Amino acid sequence: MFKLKVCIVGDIETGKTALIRRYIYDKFDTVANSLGGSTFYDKTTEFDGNKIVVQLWDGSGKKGPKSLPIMFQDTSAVIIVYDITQRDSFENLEYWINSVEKYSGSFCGIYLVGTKLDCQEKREVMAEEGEKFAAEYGIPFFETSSFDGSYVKELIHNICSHVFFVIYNT
Ligand SMILES: Nc1nc2c(ncn2[C@@H]2O[C@H](COP(=O)(O)OP(=O)(O)OP(=O)(O)O)[C@@H](O)[C@H]2O)c(=O)[nH]1
Ligand SMILES: [Mg+2]
Repeated sequence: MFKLKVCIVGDIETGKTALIRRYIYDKFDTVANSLGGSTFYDKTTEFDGNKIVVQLWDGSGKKGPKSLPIMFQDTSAVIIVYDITQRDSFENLEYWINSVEKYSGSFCGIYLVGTKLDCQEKREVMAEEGEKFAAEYGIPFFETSSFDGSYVKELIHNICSHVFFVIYNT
């Protein structure tokens, strides 16, 4: 069966684990952080009539870049997240982009995601800023909410289509 490996990285508390658990279990829950070691979650799904395993790797915001080369092995895509209610996490995007470019293979799509879309009243980063940043790097951009599930499936679906497109056309 085809396996689609996707790594999620970004600053601490930006909602990486919540995003993964929303996609995998379709619910919003916060679990205690894993004690070191990369955690991954599998979900079997169907895409374009093909059964595939979507494997989401949960990067810890605390970990230094040391763990990234291992985590990025054979990954099809990396999602870099920031929290729309935490300006700092947006300011740190460059660091994450550089790490991904340094440690991931060339055949690896990068996606930018602003999390916590449901927290409009606490928003510190406008959607246009995210769009502009993503456009500069030529990468797709989404805003999602793991709380109500907005755009989470769309994000993963978009990654699936992109990866399949690349596979069919190379
Ligand atoms: N309202 C709202 N809260 C969210 C959302 N996503 C995450 N949170 C909250 O933000 C906090 C951090 O979420 P996590 O998923 O643990 O963040 P993380 O990026 O995995 O954090 P680290 O593993 O410590 O780097 C928790 O209190 C979550 O409940 C969201 O979409 N909406
Ligand atoms: Mg986490």
